[in-house]
Amino acid sequence: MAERLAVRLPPSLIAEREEAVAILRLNRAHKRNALDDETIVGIEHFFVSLPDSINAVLLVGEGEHFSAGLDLSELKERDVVEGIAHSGLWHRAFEKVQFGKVPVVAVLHGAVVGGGLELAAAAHVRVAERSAYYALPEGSRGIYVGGGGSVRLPPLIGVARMMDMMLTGRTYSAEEGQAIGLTTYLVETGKGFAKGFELAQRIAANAPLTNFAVMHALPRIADMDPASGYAVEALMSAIAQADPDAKARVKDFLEKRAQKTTRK
Ligand code: 1HE
Repeated sequence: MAERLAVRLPPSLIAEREEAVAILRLNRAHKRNALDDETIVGIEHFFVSLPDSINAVLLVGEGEHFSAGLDLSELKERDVVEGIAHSGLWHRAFEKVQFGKVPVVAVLHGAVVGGGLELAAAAHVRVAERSAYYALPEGSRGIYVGGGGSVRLPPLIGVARMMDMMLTGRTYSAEEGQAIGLTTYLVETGKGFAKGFELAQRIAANAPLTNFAVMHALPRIADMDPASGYAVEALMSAIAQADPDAKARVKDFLEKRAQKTTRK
């Protein structure tokens, strides 16, 4: 049974925990989980306040849609300087999602658009329900992505597809999103939470050093020149394997107590 997680959040966010998995719910369904400043600050606060006993996060949206992106009602009065600060607010918050303490699984359904897609891109594993669809309507609203989308989306889907989405307003279905790499799991509508929770529990059971390496070393290595990448990989691999947790897990396998890696 999920229980409330003791962290002060705005009403647009609900935090729960079930064993070592924290569940963060976008809870502004009447505004289609549009992300206002209070929610963005709340997301940052949630990720920096995670207790040490949490080993993975599940991110979900209440209602019919994951998120309609930036709260457009807060946009109208901002000048250039305030706009830069606002984008910085999102960058800081989503940095805490991607490069925080533990891996994040996002469950996507309905509209996953604009800033909602940028938030999803900061997660480590994405599960789509068949109802999900993806768009970057910034072009048609006369604005530009500001929540890190220019950095996080091209490695997932390529610059050309992102340009197309922004210039033409193209929408991708859940099936197309799965095919182009926006998500790595596709499940029936209504089944996303169960799948995401199962994955988060699996991740939570990994050795913490392995999760750290995957979150913090892998994306940095992927951005390095190959020679630097091999050197950092060798160091990370040596550090991980020397951990007593790794030794115990390998011993379990050699003594026939651990699961085999089967096709499933
Ligand atoms: C909103 C927002 C929002 C809904 N900001 N209030 N994002 C967009 O351009 C997407 C805008 N939203 C939509 O296209 C639609 O709302 C949906 C397709 C997602 C859902 O449609 P529907 O028919 O279920 O709901 P609705 O009637 O459009 O919206 C319900 C309410 O939510 C309504 O408010 P109400 O007071 O009239 O009830 C809407 O105004 C409100 N609402 N979406 C504010 N986005 C860091 S930069 C990121 C840049 C971006 O994210 S740009 C993309 C913005």
